[in-house]
Amino acid sequence: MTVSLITNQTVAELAENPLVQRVISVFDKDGNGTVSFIEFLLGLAKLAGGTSEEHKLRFAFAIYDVNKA
Ligand SMILES: [Ca+2]
Repeated sequence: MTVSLITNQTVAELAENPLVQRVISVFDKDGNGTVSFIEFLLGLAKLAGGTSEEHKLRFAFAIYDVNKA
């Protein structure tokens, strides 16, 4: 098992990655601008092994569906 460290460089790279805000937006179900622990778990559940391909595709689509139209 390999455990990688989160470095300042890693955090900076994440902060600059535009997909991070999109993932947060999709996870933030109540739209309050933050991801609660429950929202985080529900978001991860969409990517779990037992999730259908359709639901995984809907999640991936939501990441890029900026205007939700
Ligand atoms: Ca929220």
